[in-house]
Amino acid sequence: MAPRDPILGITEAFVADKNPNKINLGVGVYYDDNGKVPLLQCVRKAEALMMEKAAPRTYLPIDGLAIYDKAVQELVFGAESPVIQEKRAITVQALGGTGGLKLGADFLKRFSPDAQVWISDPSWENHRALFESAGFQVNNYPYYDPATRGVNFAGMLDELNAMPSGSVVVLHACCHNPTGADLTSEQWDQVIDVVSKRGLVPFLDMAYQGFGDGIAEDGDVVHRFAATGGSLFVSNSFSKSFSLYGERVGALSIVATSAEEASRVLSQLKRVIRTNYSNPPVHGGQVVATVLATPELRQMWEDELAGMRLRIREMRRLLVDKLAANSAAQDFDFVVRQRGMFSYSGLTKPQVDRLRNEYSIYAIDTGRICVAALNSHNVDQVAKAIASVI
Ligand code: PLP
Ligand code: TYF
Repeated sequence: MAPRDPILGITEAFVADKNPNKINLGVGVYYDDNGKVPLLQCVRKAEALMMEKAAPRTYLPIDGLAIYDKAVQELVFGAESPVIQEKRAITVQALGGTGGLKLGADFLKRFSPDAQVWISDPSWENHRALFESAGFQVNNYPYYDPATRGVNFAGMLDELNAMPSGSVVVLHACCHNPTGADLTSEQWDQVIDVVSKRGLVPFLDMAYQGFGDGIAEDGDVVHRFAATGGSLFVSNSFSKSFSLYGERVGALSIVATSAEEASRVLSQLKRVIRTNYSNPPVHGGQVVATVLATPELRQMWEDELAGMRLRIREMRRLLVDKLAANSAAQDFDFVVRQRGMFSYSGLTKPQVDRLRNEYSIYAIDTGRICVAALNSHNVDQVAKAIASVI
């Protein structure tokens, strides 16, 4: 038997739990205040337009729907980006953010077979597995510092300075999963500088654009990497930002050092796609492309995404306040400083076990909780339970 996915396995255990008051703070999914996964209005409207057109479902091009790739590229790099104007950027539709990472990993293994890959310590569980399955040796660079509940930035920089040139560095563009601890703007400057000077290959994973400080604000780090003139890989996902988890919509973008190199990169990437799944599915890409390219729907999306972002912030504040009100034996103020869907709560494995066994509250063994699963109806129950297990 293969081991279970440590995160998706928690959902299996949650589903099997018969307690009607169970709460799943495990998997990274955004729920609304009624505990439901939303279907965004902008998505409904786009789907209504698509139904009216009743277009046939032919095969898409290997690299996906052209209007999708263009809209995503402009979203990721900025519509006025020099890398777009100079035709140095290519973007292909991918099966979610995971699919974007896997395409990038397979591509890199083919052209940089001896490179090593570095991921943050800790990182999203699937990063290591994905790059290992593509054939890479995967190492960790220091990232989280439990003492400060922030980033061990000196340790991270030291490691970046020690990696062999040509190493692939996977970086979370925003809303670090699992810790919620992001780099400051000044720290990003230093990382970009070292990566660029030392000839490392940056691979940005942006699965939560819009959940940190805003669409433009969260995307800024991509723009800054793109401005260095070096190569760059970016996988992005719309699973969370469009609440389209099951449609598998994402992309991989690669910035090359010239337009001519970019066209060769695209041709090779198409070969990777062809030999994996031939071409991507239509529906999700069409929905996202319709929303991004229709001004009224796009505004609606930006407003709905802002609503999700602000609700998560409110839940962070509410959880901290309720923990204090329940005389929790510890200060949780750090939770409001973290970004995105997750909080590294500092709960230990035995505490997580007690939450699960005694209260039917499911967190990840590492203490990660999904703040986006809290709501005004369950936050009291969660705060009381946490206060009691610590
Ligand atoms: N990268 C990170 C950091 C994630 O948290 C996730 C989770 O969803 C992904 C990639 C994968 O996204 P998708 O579900 O679109 O494949
Ligand atoms: O970290 C999370 O919870 C999300 C969802 O193999 C996820 O990124 C978790 C595990 C996995 C795929 C997606």
